[in-house]
Amino acid sequence: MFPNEGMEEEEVLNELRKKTALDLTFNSGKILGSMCTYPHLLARKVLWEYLDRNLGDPGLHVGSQTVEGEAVEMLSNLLGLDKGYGNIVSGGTEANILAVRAFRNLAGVEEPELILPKSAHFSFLKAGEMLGVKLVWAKLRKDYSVDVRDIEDKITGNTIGIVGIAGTTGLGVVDDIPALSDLALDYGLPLHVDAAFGGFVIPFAKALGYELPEFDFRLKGVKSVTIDPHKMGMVPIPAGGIIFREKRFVEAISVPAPYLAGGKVWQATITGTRPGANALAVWAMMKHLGFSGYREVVRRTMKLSRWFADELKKIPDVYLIREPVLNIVSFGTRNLEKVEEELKKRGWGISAHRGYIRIVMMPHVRREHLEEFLEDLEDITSSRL
Ligand code: 0PR
Repeated sequence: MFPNEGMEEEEVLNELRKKTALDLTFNSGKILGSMCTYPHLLARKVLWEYLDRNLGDPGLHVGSQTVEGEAVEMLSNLLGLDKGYGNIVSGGTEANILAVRAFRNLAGVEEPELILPKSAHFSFLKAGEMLGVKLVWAKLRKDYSVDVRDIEDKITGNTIGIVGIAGTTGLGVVDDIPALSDLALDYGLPLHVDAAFGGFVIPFAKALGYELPEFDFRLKGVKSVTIDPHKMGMVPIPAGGIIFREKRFVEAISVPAPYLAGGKVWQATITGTRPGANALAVWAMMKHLGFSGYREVVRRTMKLSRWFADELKKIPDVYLIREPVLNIVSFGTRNLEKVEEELKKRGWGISAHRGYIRIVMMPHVRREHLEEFLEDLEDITSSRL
């Protein structure tokens, strides 16, 4: 009910505290299945200071717009491009929708089709439905990466583009993006890489010596990349990133907003009014941590993933779905649903996919949390369910 009279601030806050007491918090150590994390303190400070900035009206907040541009430039550089075009958006969903929208608008075919791996995130279901694009699903190989030959078989005159994934949602698998890039070039199709998760992992993991394929603009067929600062970038929600190789992709999705403070401006995002503070926080985190800072975060989370995977193998009845590629470890077990239910009863914030449980080694996850989890898992799987 809409309150007639207002409440005291302290009372309001207390009521909120009570209502959110059931929420799991990242610093409790119980959240093991999320791709988000406790935001870095600097990012929190930036949000507090710039909460009023609106990138939907950049004429008012000219400085913030410049900062967003610099954040896009830094992300482009990280992804192997001197100058990229795009925006800090609300997340991977918006970024993926924008890429599909650009491909569709540029293709100009009547019955547009997008070819994407079976492992693609459900955000593409939204994109397909909203944009009237038919989704053509490509098979996965035994190692859960997309079958490039199956993609080739599915190309038709209606194909508007191809999607590859660098860090799948369920298993953290990186598709053979170099082969997809070659294929895209051969057929004159644009390739979109969904690196919502992997974008803030793979460049650093490669620098640490992990063997991973190229996945970004260093490959000529790659025309757009989704990279989310609100996942491994440690920026508060909402902060996604969409980067295009060429300006024409952004132009293809821009609409005029003629009456704003900056005169006639063009908007290429889905949201109109949108948080400047989060874009500033993306900028601030990259400036603050730098490549070496993120590399150290990735070093720790990758090491922890390998240790955790080895520990899982020691538990009878528990098996890895595949060796971890990034900092995601997924496992199966007998009576999975019951095990999942029991783990949740014991307070674990896990995410159960089709046939396995996914643990994401985010920066807030510590070895002691995992040791506790392993004990619970062993206890549950050894009891007769
Ligand atoms: N692309 C990939 C590869 C993703 O994994 C995700 C989200 C997206 C796109 C969409 O990103 P947004 O959710 O930012 O729009 N992957 C996570 C998942 O589905 C999202 C998530 C995050 C779920 C935190 C739970 C959670 O606690 O698992």
